[in-house]
Amino acid sequence: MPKNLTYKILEEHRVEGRLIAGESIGVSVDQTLTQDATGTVAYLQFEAMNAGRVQTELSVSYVDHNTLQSGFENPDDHRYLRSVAARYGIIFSRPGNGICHQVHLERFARPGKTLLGSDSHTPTAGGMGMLAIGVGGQDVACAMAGLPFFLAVPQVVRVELKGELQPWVTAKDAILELLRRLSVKGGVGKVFEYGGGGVETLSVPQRATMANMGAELGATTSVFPADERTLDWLTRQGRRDDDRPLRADDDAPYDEVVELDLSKIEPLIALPHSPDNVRPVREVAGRTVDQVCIGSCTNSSLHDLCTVGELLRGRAVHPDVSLGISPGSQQILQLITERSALEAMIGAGARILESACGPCIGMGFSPPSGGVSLRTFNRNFEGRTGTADALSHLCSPETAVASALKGVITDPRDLGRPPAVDEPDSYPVPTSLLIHPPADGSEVEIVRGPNIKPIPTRDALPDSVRGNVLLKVGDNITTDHIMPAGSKILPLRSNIPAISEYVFQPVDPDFAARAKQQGGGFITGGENYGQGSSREHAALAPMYLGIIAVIARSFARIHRSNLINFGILPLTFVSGNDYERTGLNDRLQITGLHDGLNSGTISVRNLTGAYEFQVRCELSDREREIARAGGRLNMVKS
Ligand code: MIC
Ligand code: SF4
Repeated sequence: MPKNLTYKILEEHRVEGRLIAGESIGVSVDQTLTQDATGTVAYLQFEAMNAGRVQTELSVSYVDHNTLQSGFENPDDHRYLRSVAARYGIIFSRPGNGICHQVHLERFARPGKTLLGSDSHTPTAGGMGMLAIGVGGQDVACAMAGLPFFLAVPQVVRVELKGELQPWVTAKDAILELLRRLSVKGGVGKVFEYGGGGVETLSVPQRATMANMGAELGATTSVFPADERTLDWLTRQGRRDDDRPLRADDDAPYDEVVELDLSKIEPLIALPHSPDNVRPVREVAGRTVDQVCIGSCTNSSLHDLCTVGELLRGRAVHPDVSLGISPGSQQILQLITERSALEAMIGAGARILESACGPCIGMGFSPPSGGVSLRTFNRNFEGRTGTADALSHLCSPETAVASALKGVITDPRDLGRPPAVDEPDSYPVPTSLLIHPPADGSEVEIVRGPNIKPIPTRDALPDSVRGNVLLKVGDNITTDHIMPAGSKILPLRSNIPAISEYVFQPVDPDFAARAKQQGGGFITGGENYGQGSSREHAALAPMYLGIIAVIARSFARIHRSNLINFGILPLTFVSGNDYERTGLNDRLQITGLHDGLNSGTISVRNLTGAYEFQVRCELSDREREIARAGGRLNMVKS
């Protein structure tokens, strides 16, 4: 029976369950990654499990998000993470070493392996034939303790790539084209597996760009075959032995096939405020630009940054534009320095930022009020830049530089011939910021700063609950709406009582106070509730505020798991009409919750409107156990 690539990797790692779409299976996890903003909570949970040294083949703890040290909080977190890594056998990537996904691709990703990361863009490593999945920190903690990862067997979509990208058109434009067609919820419950003749025309970093932004489709992950180009790239990275050729069998079955002719794509741009609000650049060319940001885990390859350097060489950034460049890793920074691309950037007036997430997560470099920002990043949700009314756009590095030079949105094809960028025979491997753990870390003392507070938990699920609808929201609510990031709030990631004050702040600044005053309640939402990041704080902080359940039309995958893991029920309306008629402040009551969980259908009494409606609670057996225990930490501990 021929198999697709996704099923091959899942089958090799299957420890429980059957490989049938929709059924729950447990797979073994070879590698894990965490980043600092989700990592502290992940490691606090790992510590609470008393599991000893990590059981994975490789686990890496990166510091890349919270690098703006404007007080003791972030450096304390870094110190905590460093001590935990040494104690439990985890590689520690120090601040400045680069963005987790870029560094992981360069140094550790391996075809055919499984990777679990507490960051939604973990699928970047799918560019190298790895099954890499973004999850909440709790799932990563369990994987480090040697427990399998459970997921619903996804549907597999074959993306049949044809042709070759035209000059000035990039992998970023290709994934924006998929977003344009399929939308930010088009990939929920699916893996995007790339194949066809167009694959060999793409380099590993180009494949990584596409796999990275598969997260914006809502996909479980994306995966490319490991072929000659993978071997070539690994060889240049000094990792030839990490290669393993891997591809789908001929005639392998797929749930769906999408064709993408690379030669027909043109430069594209996502307009505010969603990655699927995509238009051809030429349609919006001429609009004034205030700020341009280049970098992030989406577009930090050598090719990306050297192209930027060459386009800036001998030219000047438009006087009305502020251009910021954050190289994704030490390796890239070293190479652009050696090739004097960095000099060209500085000469043109670019501001060089640290190798970190930086502006992508609102850690500095926010645009001015109402400012138009062009970013080579992957998310342009409202307010994510740190400026509430900024107009954030997503595009390729080529479009970004062209626009920075002209001061208006510009199709890069107006710049003449694209520069040629050659690959080095061997990439430099800077190791000064990568710390390997000692063989025995049992004596290492774990250092905790005053901002690091214990993780709150809640009691086991009661049989009846009652509370008001504290907030009613629409479709595609992002985790940036629920638990905003940015330089002021991110330093509170290790302190749940403090960060919960900001829950839903961009949507309703009074939400947290209201939730506290009423001792908790319900949230109602539309489709794709919780899209975006893996941040557990978007479940953990609402749990702390007493949220019992979120009743929505549908949920994004990672957020749905995070809600269950922290004892909040993800319920779905059976009838759309009930979403419409259930209003803010309505008082809801559920009795017989335990029976309802077993049957999958729960009756909710709207005491204000004096009517009853049905909601679905479709949980696997394992999830049901977690829900009953009031969260996964309670269950693991017991
Ligand atoms: C993001 O891009 O939104 C983040 C910040 O990397 C998040 C993780 C977090 O919130 O810490 C993600 O993508 O999961
Ligand atoms: Fe960092 Fe942005 Fe990538 Fe998230 S999307 S990991 S914030 S660079």
